[in-house]
Amino acid sequence: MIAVAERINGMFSDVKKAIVDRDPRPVQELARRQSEAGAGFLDLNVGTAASDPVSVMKWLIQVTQEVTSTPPSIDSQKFEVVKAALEVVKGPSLINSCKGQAEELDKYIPLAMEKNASLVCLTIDKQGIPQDIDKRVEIAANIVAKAAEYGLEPTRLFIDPILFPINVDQKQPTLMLEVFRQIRYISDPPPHIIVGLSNLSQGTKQRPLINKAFLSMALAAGMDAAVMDVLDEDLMNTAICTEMILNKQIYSDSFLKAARK
Ligand code: THG
Repeated sequence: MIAVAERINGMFSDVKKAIVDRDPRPVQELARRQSEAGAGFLDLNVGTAASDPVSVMKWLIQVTQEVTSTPPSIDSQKFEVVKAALEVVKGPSLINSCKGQAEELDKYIPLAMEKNASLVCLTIDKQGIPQDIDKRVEIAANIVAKAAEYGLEPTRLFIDPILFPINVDQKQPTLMLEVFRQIRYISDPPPHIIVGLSNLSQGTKQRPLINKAFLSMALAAGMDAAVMDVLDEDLMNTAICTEMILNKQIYSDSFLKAARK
């Protein structure tokens, strides 16, 4: 699976402080550790406190690029932040994220194409965030069709059907598993399917356990990427072990070690 490392986010107090002080060290330490732990991308989110999100995002990209070649995931809802950030990105990247309505896709898909970036699209349209299976899959199909129109390959497209906290609506995770299954049939090859895994357990007392249980089920249903806590070694091992059970990694007595190479 593709693990997008969640920890460089201004929502965490240590990162927030580093941003305010413009102290690169805590951010670079997280970039190194998360890359080492197997991150495919480093999610970079300036949080809500930053008064100048454009300059903070550019700074996060620059300081992380100094210590790792793991590509950034530019996590911002603001088009001008994403656009400015891409100016300082040296290699590939992930744009996280774009809403699923046509006007948004018409801005973000050409930008992703031009900048050689991959793109996360949320199943949100003008009516908001759907809570049911059919509407989510319908928006996903519209996104895949738009991407095809522009020539953005499905392998560079990530659909995020939006995972809610378990304590908000306990029916959602089961619905999500069905959404994953159906999105896999939209195109061949299918787009990637991603969620913010830690969303699920927000406000609960069993966060790591809830995240692990769902990760395993979600991978079996076709989800193949997540914004997640890659520093949770058991969580990463759960992903590897699940893929081994799904016959996507060869079994050997040292399969955990082999998968990390
Ligand atoms: N989809 C996509 N991108 C996303 C999300 C998503 N990016 C942001 C978020 N959701 C995923 N990242 C996180 C990061 C942290 C937490 C949850 C999701 C988290 N933070 C602690 C909390 O809120 O309790 C903060 C703890 C602290 O302050 O120390 O859980 O859905 N595409």
